[in-house]
Amino acid sequence: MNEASIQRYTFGNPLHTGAVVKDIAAQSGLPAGWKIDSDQKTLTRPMQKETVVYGLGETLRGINKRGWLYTSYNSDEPHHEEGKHSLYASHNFLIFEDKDKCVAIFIDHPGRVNFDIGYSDKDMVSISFEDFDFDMYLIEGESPEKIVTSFRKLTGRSYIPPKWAFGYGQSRWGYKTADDIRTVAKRYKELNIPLDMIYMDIDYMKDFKDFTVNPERFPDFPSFVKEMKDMGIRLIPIIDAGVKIEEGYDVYEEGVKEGFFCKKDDGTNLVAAVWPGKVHFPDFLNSKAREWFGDKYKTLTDAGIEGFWNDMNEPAIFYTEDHLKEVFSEIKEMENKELDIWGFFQFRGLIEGIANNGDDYRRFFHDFDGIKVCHDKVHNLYGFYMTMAASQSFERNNKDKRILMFSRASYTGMHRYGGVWTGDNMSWWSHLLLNVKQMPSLNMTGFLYTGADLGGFGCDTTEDLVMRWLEFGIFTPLFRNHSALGTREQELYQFKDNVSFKNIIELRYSLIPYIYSEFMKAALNDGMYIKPLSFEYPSDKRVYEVEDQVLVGESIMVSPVYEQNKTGRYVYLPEDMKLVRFRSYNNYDEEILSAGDHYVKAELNEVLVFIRKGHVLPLAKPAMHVDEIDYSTLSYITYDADSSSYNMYNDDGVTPVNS
Ligand code: MIG
Repeated sequence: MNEASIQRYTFGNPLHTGAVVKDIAAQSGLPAGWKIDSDQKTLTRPMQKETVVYGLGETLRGINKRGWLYTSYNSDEPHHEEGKHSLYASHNFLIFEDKDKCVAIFIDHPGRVNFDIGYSDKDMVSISFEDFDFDMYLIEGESPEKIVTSFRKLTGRSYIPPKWAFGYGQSRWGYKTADDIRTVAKRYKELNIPLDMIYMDIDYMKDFKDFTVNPERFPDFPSFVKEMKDMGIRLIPIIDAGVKIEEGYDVYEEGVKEGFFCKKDDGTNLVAAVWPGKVHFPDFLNSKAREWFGDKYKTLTDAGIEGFWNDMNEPAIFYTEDHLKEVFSEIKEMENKELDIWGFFQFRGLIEGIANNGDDYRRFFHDFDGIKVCHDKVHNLYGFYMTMAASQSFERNNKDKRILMFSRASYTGMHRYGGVWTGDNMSWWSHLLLNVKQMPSLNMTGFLYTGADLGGFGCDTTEDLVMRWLEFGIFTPLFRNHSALGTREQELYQFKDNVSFKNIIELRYSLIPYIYSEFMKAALNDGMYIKPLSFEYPSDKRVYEVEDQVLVGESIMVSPVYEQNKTGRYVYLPEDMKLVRFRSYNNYDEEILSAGDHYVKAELNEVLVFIRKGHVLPLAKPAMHVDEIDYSTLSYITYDADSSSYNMYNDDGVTPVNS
């Protein structure tokens, strides 16, 4: 069996989510190997002792998903802790690698889905639903990687960003004025640290209104965009899902007039609150609303903007007007009663349960192109359709160039329209390791342009954490340092050892010909850019337990140091490899290490790269910006290979690549 086979089974009356691009006729009968219980609304399948379960894209815990309960229900969850079940994304794709075969499933269902993967019963996977209406795709193949490719043929080719989006980006919530941003650009330049992007968080807007720019803090925005671009820096503004309710604000007024906002059962627009204060949520599931909202991005692309990040699109809700009223009236009732301790907890729970309250998702409806559907039933599509709105407008309005686009919330299928970042992590060493484990899983589900907030978003970071995190981040396509308002500042010039930081960022720029080439090959061939070791070395049972080393492209394995105060780490080599210990792009030592376990030294400023046998790592001279990288002076580090054997993909990095 060479081509993996895909079968579709339909249960109940599923909505068309747009996840899949290939039309496969639904099979009669039941999927082999699965037990279907429509009364309990569950699908179950036994797992062998040896079964490894991959998938679920952006979630918590390990690359092998066994032993936990994961819930697909997009959540504004800033605490990415082991005990949580959901993050911002729903990628209902699981691969089971049994002793003797590989099979995968994709559950196409836009509402809540629970994946109990050996949590209740260690030898069983059980998938449960609130509504038993879904398409189940069963994919069989020779190997997990072949299955991934079939899955991507089913769900469509991954989004391709412009090449400059592989450069380094500095971000922070709290750059309030054009001068704040000029300072960032200037200080990077003074230190000669490469920089391609500065991100603009919600602070740039006027009163947090989408598609506005605060005219006092950013006078003459188009010329500021140009000033930055002349320095080689692109500004990347954020767009939030909620639209401020304010008379005279065009987006609000047009949305009301056209009926483009999400409505309550009584037909009035839902009133929620997020950063702008009270907002309405655009009904991204309505194609007309999508076209309308998408075209609003033009106000910024007309000013010279070439990239965006979509935020708060789970959607995050601080409160809804209706729920808040209910809470106040319950509290008023409580006020006159003697509270016992349980009453007190109940009182406190009322307050704590205001933000992102699940019941709020049952208060509003979509016009899903003619079908009135409660938000709760299609919750996981919201961020996907917001990003589709933007991306399709770029195809209409910016035909001749690629636009950078990534989102916080996502669902399978959104990978055709944009990338994702992994949301509000913390400046914790454990979240550096989580970043390592999330990357291969995201790649399996087609999200290739992805990365974490390097250095950590919440909490105060430390110089060594930023350094170690960047040492992994130089291999992730989205390479952005971002942090939250009120936390310790973490631009690289805030720290003492800016020489080492410069060396690390320069190494990224040296690697860009390789990174871009490998990324593009993965995108164009429906493959993966970052892979678990077990995808390449399936006959080595040891690698199935190695989750802190990953393969990046065809030539290298990386093994970041992810603990504080360590000057090295244990590394497992599935075959002989060439260790390259980089202190900078042109200062490194090389050593052949034999297959097996090694303790490998890596001082704080050192990056470990392992070149696979028969492979080549091309390196460019670093440049200050991606566009300036010189491909005519590449050097190569090889291990038992001829440098000419490397198949380099390159293009102008801007022209959209036709499917
Ligand atoms: O409620 O725009 O994940 O990256 O800096 C927080 C402010 C809203 C959440 C995003 C984060 C961003 C922040 N946003």
